[in-house]
Amino acid sequence: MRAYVNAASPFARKVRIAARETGLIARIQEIDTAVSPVAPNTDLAAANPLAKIPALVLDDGTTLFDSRVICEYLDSLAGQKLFPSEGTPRWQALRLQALCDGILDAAVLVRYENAVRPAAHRWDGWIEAQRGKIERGLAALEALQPEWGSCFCIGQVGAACVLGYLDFRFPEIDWRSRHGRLKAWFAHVAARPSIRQTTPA
Ligand SMILES: N[C@@H](CCC(=O)N[C@@H](CS)C(=O)NCC(=O)O)C(=O)O
Repeated sequence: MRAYVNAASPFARKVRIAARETGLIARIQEIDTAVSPVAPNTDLAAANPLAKIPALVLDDGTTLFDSRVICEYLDSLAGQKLFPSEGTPRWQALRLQALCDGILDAAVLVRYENAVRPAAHRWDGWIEAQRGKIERGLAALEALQPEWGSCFCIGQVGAACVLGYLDFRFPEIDWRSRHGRLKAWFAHVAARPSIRQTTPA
């Protein structure tokens, strides 16, 4: 299988962590892929019409996207390590994944606003609203963290990607100063090989 990813993308990181946690990384070639919302990567667009990473090309040529679909696909190959199969644990895991994806959507949009949109077209009120989603999302993660125990399922993969992305692109948010439980949790999971091998530099 071939995975279009890059080291900076938090959504691609979900897939890169899932590939390692499921033990499938040896079967996946990671292709470092530059993306821009205003200049679609043509190779990538041939595989994924949305021209977004992550995208996973299977051995039969089928392409899977987005991160949610790819992570669950990999998990299905590996025998359900990351996605609980049914009942309350499944809905809680999917809900946590959705919360983390939503925080990442807001953070990536702020990143694009700052790094891609011409300064003359920037809208501070819109950026502030996205930052509000990030802050409320972090508060929700902090409140949920005591329920996680030692579980490292898809929701926790997402949480690690959120916290790692904020460290990487928004160190000024300084989430550790307000969210002690997340701080301790993230320090603990940082020892996992899947996290260490995918930390954006
Ligand atoms: N919902 C998607 C989001 C993927 C996404 O936004 N990827 C970004 C990189 S972090 C991207 O490819 N951006 C290029 C673009 O917006 O055209 C997922 O979960 O995979």
